[in-house]
Order: sequence, then C-alpha cells, then structure tokens
Amino acid sequence: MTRLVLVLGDQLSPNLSALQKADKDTDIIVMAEVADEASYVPHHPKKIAFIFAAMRKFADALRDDGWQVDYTKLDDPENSGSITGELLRRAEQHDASGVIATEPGEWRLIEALQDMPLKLHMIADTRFIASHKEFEDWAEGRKELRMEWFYRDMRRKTGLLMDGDKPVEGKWNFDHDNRKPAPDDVDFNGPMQFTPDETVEEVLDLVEQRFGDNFGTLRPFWFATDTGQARRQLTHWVKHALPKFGDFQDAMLNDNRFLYHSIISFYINAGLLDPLEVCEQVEQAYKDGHAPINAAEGFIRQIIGWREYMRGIYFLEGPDYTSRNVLGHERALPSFFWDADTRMNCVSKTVAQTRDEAYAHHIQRLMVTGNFALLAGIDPHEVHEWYLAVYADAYEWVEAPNVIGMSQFADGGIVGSKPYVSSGSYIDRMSDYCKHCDYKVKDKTGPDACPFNLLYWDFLMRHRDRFSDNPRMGNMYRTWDRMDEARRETVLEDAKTLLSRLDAGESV
Ligand code: FAD
Ligand code: DLZ
Ligand code: SF4
Repeated sequence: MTRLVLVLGDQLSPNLSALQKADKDTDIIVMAEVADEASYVPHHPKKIAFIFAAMRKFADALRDDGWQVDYTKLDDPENSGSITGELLRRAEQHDASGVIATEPGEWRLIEALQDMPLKLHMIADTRFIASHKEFEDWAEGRKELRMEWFYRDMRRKTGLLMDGDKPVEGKWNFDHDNRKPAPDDVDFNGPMQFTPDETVEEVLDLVEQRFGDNFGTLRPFWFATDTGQARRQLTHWVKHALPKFGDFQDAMLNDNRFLYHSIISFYINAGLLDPLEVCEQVEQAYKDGHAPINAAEGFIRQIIGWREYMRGIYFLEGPDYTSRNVLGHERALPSFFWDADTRMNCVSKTVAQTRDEAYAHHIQRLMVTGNFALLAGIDPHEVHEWYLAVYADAYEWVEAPNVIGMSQFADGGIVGSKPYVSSGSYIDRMSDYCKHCDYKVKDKTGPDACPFNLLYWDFLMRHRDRFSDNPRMGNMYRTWDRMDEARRETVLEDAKTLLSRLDAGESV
C-alpha cells in the first residue's frame, strides 16, 4: 500500500533517512511550500527564496532518480497552508496508509506531526554525527556540560585529525592561535556567487510578491541552490580561504562582510552539503599541506564540535528551551535591529549586512548584536525570534542554543560557563568598526562614550549576585571595585540614561 514520505525544506539530502526507508515503486514523496513554515517568524526573503528554490530543484532531482514526487507550490490554489494539511490532503488523494518522516529540526513541527490523525513513522535524522541517545548518554551524570569534552569524543568517533587515539600534532585544540585581529587586506573575494537560473528567477518573483515587505533585501540573489553549486563554493573556499580561516576567525572588518569564512551553513543546514564530507575535504587539505593545523582543526571543531553540541542541547533540553529567561530580561528589541538606524557603527554595519545578505559571521552575531542585546537586557525570546527570522541558516535546533544559550545566557549556563559580554575594547581590538564610529571607544563616560562601555558595567552590577563568584568573572568585579567611586556612579548614571532612551524608543 502507498505510504507518503515527507521531505522538508531543510531535508534536501539524497541520503535522508526517510528516503532510505521508502520504496520507489509504491511510496510517494510529499514536498510543500506552505504559508505556515514561511511565516512562523518573518523570515528574510533570501532565506525563503533559497529554501523554495532548493526544494524545487531537489524535487526535480528525485523525479530524475525515479521517485514520484507530489510537490505543492506556494501559490497552488489547493495549497492548505501547512505541512500537516498537505499530508492529510495527499493521504486522502492516494488513500495512503501512513507517513514516513525524518524527525524535523524544531519541536513545533515534531509536535504538529505527532498530533496529526495519520499513522506516522518518525525516524532519526542520521545526517548528524551524534544521535540523541549518544548525546544523552554523554550528558548523563555530568555536573557541567562543556563542548570541549564532547568534541574530543566526536574526534575519536569520526577519526578526523586523529593519529591513532591521539590528536594530530599533539593537541586537541588550537584556538589560542585563532584570535588574530583583522588584517589590513583580505585576499579572498568572498563566496562564489551563482546567477539565478529559470527556477530561481520564478521563485524570486513569487517571494518578492508574497514576502517583499519582510526585513531583508531579496536581490541580488547569489546563493547556491543545489548540491553541485554548494560543492563548488566549498571547494573554492578550501582552495582560497581555508589556510587563513583559523587566524582571522574572530576578526571583523567595516568594509568586508565575509573575511575568510566559508559561508556554507545555509547549505549544510538545508542538506545540500553533508557535514562529514565537508570535514573530510578540509582534513584532506591539511594532509596535503595546503592548510595549517590551526585552520583545519578550528574549522572541524565548529562542525563536529559546536554544531553537534548545539543540536544535542536543543533536543536534550526540550520544547520549553526557547522561553528560558533566567536573567529576567524584559526590554523590547530596539527598532535599530530592523532599520540599522543607530550611531553605533558596529551594530549598524552588522544589521545592514544582515539585511542585505541574510548572513553575518559568528563574532558579529555573538559579540556585536548578541552582546548588545544581553548588556541592554533585551527579552531573550524577542532576540531569539529576530535571529530565527533574519539568518538564512537559522532553524531552531541550531539557532536557539546559540541565542538563548551561548549569546543571551538565558538558560543559566547550560551552553556556556559564563556570559559572552564585553565592553567596546574587545570590538576595537578585533575590528576597525570603532575608527568609523560617532562614539569614542576610549571614552568610558560622557555623551560620546561607547554604549558597550557603559552597559558592560551596568550589566555586571545588575547581576552581581549571580556572577561575582564565577571564577572566570572575578577579575571583572575586582576591576570595578578598584575604580574610583565617583567614576562608578557616573558610569551607572550614564548607563541608566542610555537605557531610558532605549525605553523611550529613541535610537542610540
Ligand atoms: P564558518 O565561520 O565558516 O564556520 C564553519 C561552519 O561551522 C559553519 O558553516 C557552521 O556549520 C559551523 N558552526 C560554526 N559555529 C557554529 C555554532 N556556534 N553553532 C553551530 N554551527 C556552527 N549557525 C547556524 O547554522 N544557524 C543559526 O541560526 C545560527 N545562529 C547563531 C546565533 C548566534 C547568536 C551565534 C553567536 C551563532 C549562531 N550560529 C548559527 C553559528 C555561526 O554564527 C554560524 O554557523 C556561522 O556564522 C555560519 O557562517 P559560515 O558558514 O561562514 O561559518
Ligand atoms: C524555513 C522553511 C520555510 C521558510 N519554508 C518551508 C516550506 O515552505 N516547506 C518546508 O517543508 N519547509 C520550509 N522551511 C523549513 C522548515 O521550517 C523546517 O523543516 C522546520 O523548521 C524544521 O527545521
Ligand atoms: Fe561599536 Fe563602541 Fe566601537 Fe562604536 S565605539 S563601533 S559602538 S564598539
């Protein structure tokens, strides 16, 4: 009897577990562009266009491979508007006996599928290195979860950069070498840009018409939309940028949006690239003497370490994770997160880049927008929804632990042992933003003082009870305690003024 096989917009992998369980002769693949998925947050138009275009091409590839695919386009008059609605409609059409689905990456959709009045066979997503069970076993009984220990297990499991049971070159982690400030010149021109073909153009017109008012610029649209193109981008980056990836991983530049970053998270997360295949290509570049160990190890750690660890946390912590708010932050997200209209050059540039590219790199997300939101006490749920909407690589399983956990410390320290906060001096060291800013990064008080300088101390004082005993934060509190009392008062007064201006809806 016919079964339906669900393939979601971030499950575009030929080795998807649901496809492996299905029978080409009798089962029917269901793929659907639906309003519910396209609007549960106001996604960036580039993100929607990327997913729809990649879905359409993947459906064509499946048909070429002999599958029967029932594909619903967004503007199809029969479109019911939701994934479950489409499954019910197709089930009735084909008198299907049930649905095979690879587990979605968001609790929201897992629960919707489970509540559907159809027989459901939901199977594990095997495109990850660690299964839920492996992560649970690893986490079980540990007082504290730390990525580094998990990462070493993933190195052992995959054999990547291993010499027997020892890490190559005698060390697990070369992060110490990966914190160089921005170089004057970047000899990499950024990701490969693909001219939209007919399928992509059709999707761009649709997205423009339906989601043209969402935050974000749709054109020019240059993303890869199939595996062949995504692999070309990966190979291009390995050849031209990987060797310097490690050195400048944390750097930021006013006039360069991509530096030496790989710009492949969109493709890995949607299924166009396989994470292990990516890591093997990088390991090979190291073995061939093309890339140094700090670059190869730094990169592989991001994928088999951080990426897997974040997913582990999301599924371990459960559906309420995105509503955590241990610091009790309640301030509304300032409007400059949407219009980039702020005198803070670092924030303005990061938001403008996000608007144009649906992309910002890790340190921009963590130490500019994320840092500001945390210091200013913005409601973490609003911050989470912003990140989920604006980045083309954002799905809750990876976005939420990065935002709620790593960036906003709203989970109370599950992802990270201390909050990622800094004053303007960190941004000044790692970028040239401050040279182009109205504010003065060296000013600690007064009308031109960098807002990060003011809010940094205000944050630490607001949360003194929670953090002063944290061994990694003791120094910060000692520095504050040594400061002249009059100066401390001025800092806190200036911070208060700044926050009240935010509350009044003013741009700062
Ligand atoms: P590179 O810098 O070239 O890194 C290589 C790869 O490593 C990435 O493609 C990605 O697959 C992986 N990676 C690196 N860091 C992380 C991480 N912390 N978590 C998971 N994977 C990682 N990444 C997402 O994929 N989706 C998100 O929604 C997302 N939201 C984030 C929100 C915040 C606040 C922060 C601090 C980080 C977030 N990240 C997210 C992680 C990281 O910023 C992006 O993966 C990275 O910027 C993607 O760009 P790239 O491909 O050029 O990465
Ligand atoms: C993000 C997204 C969007 C914008 N649209 C669709 C869609 O129309 N159809 C679909 O199958 N998937 C879409 N996605 C991806 C899903 O939201 C994603 O599968 C879930 O959030 C789980 O990660
Ligand atoms: Fe950002 Fe402060 Fe530097 Fe301006 S001075 S760019 S606000 S860190």
